[in-house]
Amino acid sequence: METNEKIRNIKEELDKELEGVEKQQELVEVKAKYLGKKGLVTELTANMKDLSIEEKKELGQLVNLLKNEVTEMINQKQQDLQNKELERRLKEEEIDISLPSRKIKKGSRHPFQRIIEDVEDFFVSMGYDVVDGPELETDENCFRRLNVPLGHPARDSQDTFYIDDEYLLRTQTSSVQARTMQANTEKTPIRMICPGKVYRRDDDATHSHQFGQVEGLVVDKDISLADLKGTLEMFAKKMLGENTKVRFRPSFFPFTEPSVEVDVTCFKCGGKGCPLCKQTGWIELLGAGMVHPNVLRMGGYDPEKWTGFAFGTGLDRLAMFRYAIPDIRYLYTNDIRFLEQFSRKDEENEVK
Ligand code: 2NM
Repeated sequence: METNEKIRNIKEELDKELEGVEKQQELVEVKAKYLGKKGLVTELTANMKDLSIEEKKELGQLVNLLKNEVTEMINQKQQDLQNKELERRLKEEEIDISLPSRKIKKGSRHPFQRIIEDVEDFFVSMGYDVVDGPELETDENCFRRLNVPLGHPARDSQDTFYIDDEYLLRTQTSSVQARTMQANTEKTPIRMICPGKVYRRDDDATHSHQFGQVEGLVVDKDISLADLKGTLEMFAKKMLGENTKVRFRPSFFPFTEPSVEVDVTCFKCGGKGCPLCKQTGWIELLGAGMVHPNVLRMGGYDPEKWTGFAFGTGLDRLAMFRYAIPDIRYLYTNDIRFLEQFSRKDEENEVK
C-alpha cells in the first residue's frame, strides 16, 4: 500500500475510534495504539533503514506531520472530554437560588423567662434595681439576718439542703436582700428585686427541689403599709390585667411585721368560684409585709429612722396565673408541644 493511503487510513480509523471514546482511560489506550513505541504511526517507519536518503527524508516529514495531526486530534478529544465532564458537574451541582429557603426553626422564651422579664420591666420602671446573689448561701444570710430563729421549722434539715453547719442551698432569695442591706454602707434608700432559683427538700407530685422565686425590698424613710398595698396592687394589675381585684389578708412571716398574704381574683372563673379557687373566687399570689425591725437592725438600718416593705412569690405561681396554665408540671417537663405555644405570635394571647 502506498504511504499516503496508509496515512489516510490511519487518520480515518483514528477519527472513527475517537468518536466512540467516552472515558479518559479509553483515550489513553487509543493514544498508545497510535503514538506508542509499537503504535500504528511509529510502525510506518519500520522499514526506514531500507530506504534511500531522499525517501527517508520524505517519509520522515510525512510521519512527523501525521504525528502532529494525530496528537492534535487526541488533544482535541481530551479537551472535549474535559468540557463534557465540567458540564456534567455544573449541571449536577447546580443550585437553584430562586428556591425558597428552608425555614429556620425558632425557639421561644420559656414562660419563666417571660415572667422574669415582665416583673423586671414593671419594677425597673418604678425605679427598682435588679440584684443577683449566690445560690450557695450561709446560714447567716439565709436565716439569721432574716430573723428566722434557731429551731424555726424553715431551718429544719428536712426542708433545707445543708452542705455543712455553715453553708446551705438558699431556700428563698431574701438572702440577697440581707446582703443588699449589709453591702449598702452609706445606708441609702433601697429599692430592689431579686429573681432567682431556690432549693427545698420537699419533692412530691406538685413540688420540685428547685424552683424560681422573685422577692422585693424597699427601705426608706416613712414607708408604710399603704406603699406596700399600692405597689403590689399595681403589680398584680400589670401582670394579670387591669380587671384583677386584690385583697390583703393578715399572715405571719418571721422577717416581716405585720405580714400579709395577697390574693387576686381567680384567673379561671374571674371571681365567681370554681374548683381551681376552691369556690372562693380568690387565689393567693404573694406574701408580703413590713420589714421586721430586727431585719432592718441586722442590715445596719436603724428601725427608729427607717421602715420598709418586702414581698415574695414563686415564678411558677406567676406564670400559671398569667398564662392560665392549669398544671404546674407543664412548666418543668419541657414538652415541646407546651413550649411551642409561647412563640412570639402568641404573645397577644397572654391573659391581660
Ligand atoms: C416573702 C413574704 C414576705 C421578704 C422579706 C424580705 C426581707 F428583705 F425583709 F428580709 N425579703 N423577702 C418576704 C416577705 C418574702 O415571700 C413569700
